[in-house]
Amino acid sequence: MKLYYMPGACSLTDHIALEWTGAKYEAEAVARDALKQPEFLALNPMGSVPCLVDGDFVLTQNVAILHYLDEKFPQANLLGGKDLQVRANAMRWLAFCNADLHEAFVPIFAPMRFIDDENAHPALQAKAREKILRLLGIANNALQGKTYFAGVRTVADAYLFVILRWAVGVGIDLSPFANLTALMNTMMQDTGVQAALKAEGL
Ligand SMILES: N[C@@H](CCC(=O)N[C@@H](CS)C(=O)NCC(=O)O)C(=O)O
Repeated sequence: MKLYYMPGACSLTDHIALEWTGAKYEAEAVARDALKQPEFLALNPMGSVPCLVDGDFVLTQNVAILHYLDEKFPQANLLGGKDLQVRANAMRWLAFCNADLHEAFVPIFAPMRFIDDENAHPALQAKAREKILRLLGIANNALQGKTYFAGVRTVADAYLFVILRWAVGVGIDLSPFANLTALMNTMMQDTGVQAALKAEGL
């Protein structure tokens, strides 16, 4: 198996998941401009990471890749194991991270995808920050009294960790969110997380 990634991008979640499986895999960093070149577009027409190649099988989209790894390596409990409601909660928070929280950062990282006029970017980014803070509050409340979203460690926690790194990177103060800070600390002590960070040069 081979994972294509950009250091620190959402693909770090898949990188951590691969570490948690204990399986043999390769990881290849893709430069941002190479994402839109024909060679990579042949793998992922969206021109984005992550992309997982397993033999002849090519898979993109975080949720699909994480689900595939969970099914392929059931002993790793990437989605919380067999309990229906634990799995449902892991999926719920994975969806929250991928579809809501991750997407809320796009106006901050790439405001030109929304509006060409650079003068409008600060207002757009301020609005995005408001939304991010609201979503971080929701995640923080969900973690009240718990170490992990689903009660056990899952890829939803890894995804949140990756996004919390972005939040810190864009100057969002996490100190009002005690449970998010605790999750970050827990993840930083995880050997799989440490290995993925090191492999990505972070
Ligand atoms: N919905 C996609 C989103 C992937 C995505 O946004 N990847 C970002 C990195 S976090 C990327 O490759 N961006 C480069 C670009 O779009 O040019 C997924 O879940 O895999």
